[in-house]
Amino acid sequence: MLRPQDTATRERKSISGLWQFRLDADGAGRSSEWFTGPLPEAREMAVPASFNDLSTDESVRDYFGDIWYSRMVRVPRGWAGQRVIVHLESATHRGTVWVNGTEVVTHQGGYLPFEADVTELVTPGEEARVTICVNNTLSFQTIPPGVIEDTSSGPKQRYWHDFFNYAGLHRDVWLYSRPAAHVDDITLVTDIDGSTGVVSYRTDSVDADGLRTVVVVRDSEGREVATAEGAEGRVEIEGAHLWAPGDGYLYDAEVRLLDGDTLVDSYHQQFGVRTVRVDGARLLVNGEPVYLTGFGMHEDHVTIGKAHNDALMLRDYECLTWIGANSFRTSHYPYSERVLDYADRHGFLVIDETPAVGLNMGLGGGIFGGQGYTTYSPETVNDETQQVHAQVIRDLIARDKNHPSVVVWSIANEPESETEGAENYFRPLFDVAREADPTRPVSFVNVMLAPYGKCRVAQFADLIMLNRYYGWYVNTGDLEGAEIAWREEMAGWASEGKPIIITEYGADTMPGLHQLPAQPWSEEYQAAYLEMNERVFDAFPEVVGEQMWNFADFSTTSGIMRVGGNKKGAFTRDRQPKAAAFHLRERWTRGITKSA
Ligand code: GCB
Repeated sequence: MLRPQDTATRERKSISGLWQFRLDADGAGRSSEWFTGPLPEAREMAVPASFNDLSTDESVRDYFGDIWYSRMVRVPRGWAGQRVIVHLESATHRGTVWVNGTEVVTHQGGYLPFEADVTELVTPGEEARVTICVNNTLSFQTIPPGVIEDTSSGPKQRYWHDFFNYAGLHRDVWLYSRPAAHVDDITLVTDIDGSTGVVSYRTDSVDADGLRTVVVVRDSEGREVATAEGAEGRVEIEGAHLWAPGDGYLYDAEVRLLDGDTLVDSYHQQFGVRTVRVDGARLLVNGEPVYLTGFGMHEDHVTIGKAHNDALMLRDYECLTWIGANSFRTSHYPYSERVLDYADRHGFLVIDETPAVGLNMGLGGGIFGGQGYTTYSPETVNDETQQVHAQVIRDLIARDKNHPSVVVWSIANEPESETEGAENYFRPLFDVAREADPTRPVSFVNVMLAPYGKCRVAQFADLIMLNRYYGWYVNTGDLEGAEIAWREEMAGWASEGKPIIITEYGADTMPGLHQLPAQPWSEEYQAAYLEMNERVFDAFPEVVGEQMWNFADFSTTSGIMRVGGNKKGAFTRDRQPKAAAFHLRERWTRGITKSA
C-alpha cells in the first residue's frame, strides 16, 4: 500500500476536521444501522484527536467499546474516470468503514494505515457519507493485549502497558484518486560501492499488463541522476550524497507507468542512500560506528492525546535537536509517518517499534488483590496472538521499509522473555521480521525481570536493547548500590559480543522539586541518576547507544505509582526542560566516542 500523494496522475483530499461522533456503550450502532444516515444524538469530534481528553466526563475518558464517527464529503468532480480510495492513517485500535451505507473495510491494530477502493459507491461531484466505527477494546488476542475485568463498579479495561489507552482517529483520513492501472508498492534497498550509490528497486503494479515501468531518480535539487526500466532492477548514482546521521540527504525515485509514451501513473518515493550493519559489538551506518543519543518517546500531548499535530511535532524535534539527541525509539507503537519523514529529512536514527507492549503479566500483575495471569497460555497470549503479532510486524515493515531513518526494528517492548513459552513465542517472530526485511538489524527490548543469564529471547536478536532502572525501581535512592548492580549485569551482557543499546533508564521527577542531598523525585536526583548511568555506559565499549526514558512526561492510567502520569521526562508534558535536560545537553552536544 502506498500513501496518498498528489502527483501528475493522482490527487488527494484530506477529510480530517470536525466529524459527528458518538459513543455506543450498548453496542446498538450496528443493529440500528448508524452507518446509513446521520448519527443519532451525535456530538462533534475533532479528527485527528484522541476523544478521551476532549470531554470533562470521566465516563468518556475511560470509555471502551464502539465509537462512531460520521461525515459527508464531496468527491471532487475532476475524479471521474479514476479510482476513488478512502485511506485512514490509523484507527486505534480497530476500525470498520462504511461508505454510503456499504461496509468497505475492517482493520485490526491501532497504529498502521488501511484503505478501501470505493469507486463503485460514490459519484464524482456528489457528496458521500463516510462512517467509521472505531473500537478501543483490548483482549489477549490484540496487540497490545488487555482484558475486561468484572469489578464491583462494573466492567473495567485493564492492560499492562504504562501509557494511557488513548483512542480514536489519531491521524489524517483521506480520499484520494488514482488510475485503475497503478503502482501499488515500491521497495528500495540501497548499498554503497566506493562513491557510487547502488539502489535495488522492486515495484508492484495493478492492471499493468502491457505497460512499461520506468524509474527516474532525481537529487534534492531535482536533477535527474539515474534512470532504469522494468518492474524490478538496479540503478546506480555516481558520486552519491550519502544519507548519514545529522545529514538527511534524500533522493526522489519517481516510478512511472507508461502506455507507450503516455503517462498512466506516477508515484514519488523519497529515499536515502545508506547502509546499516551490525559488526561484532558495533552498529555501523555507512560502515562507520554510530553512538545513539536520545530518548524513548510517546505520541502524547495535552488535550489531543495521541493525535499527530505538525506544530507539536516540530516543537519535539526542536527540543531533540537542542539537547543533542541523534535518535529515538518509537516506543511503544508505530508513530505517524510524518514523524519518520522529518527524521529522514534531518538525519535522525530511529528504532521503529511494533505495538507489542505489555506482553508481560508479571509486570504490575497481582498487586493489591488484582487478578494474576500467566503470560503465555492457551487462554491468554496464545497462537492467535502470535499470528496477530506476526502480521503487525509485516505491516510495520511494509509501511516503513523505505525510511532511511529507520535503522533497527524492535518487535516488542519488555515482553516476558525468561520462560520457555517466551522462547517458543518469539523464535518465529524474528524470522518473520527478517524475511520481511533482510537488510536491517532486528531486536526487542529486554525487561529487568529477565536479566542477563535468564533471558531466553535475546539469543535471537542482532543487538541487545535493555531497559534498566537501577536506582529507581530497585536500589531506590541508593545510587552507589545501583551502580554496583548495574555494572555487574552489564558485564554479563557485554560478554555476548553484541552491540548494546540502553533503550530506557530514568527516574520520575516532579519539576520544581529541589532537594540537597538529592532524593528520589527531585530534579537533583534525576540528574545524579543520569550521571551514575553514564559512568556505567562509558565503562563498556559494547554500549552503542543511550536513550533516556522518557523524552517528556506523559499520561498513564491512574495508580499509586503515577502522579498525574509518568514523570520521567527530561521535558515536562508541555515540553519545557527539567534540570536533567541541561545535563544531557552538555553531554550529548559534546559528543560521545567509543572505541570498540
Ligand atoms: C518501562 C516501560 C515503559 C514505562 C517505564 C516506567 O520499562 O517500557 O513503558 O513507562 O518502564 O517508567 O516504568
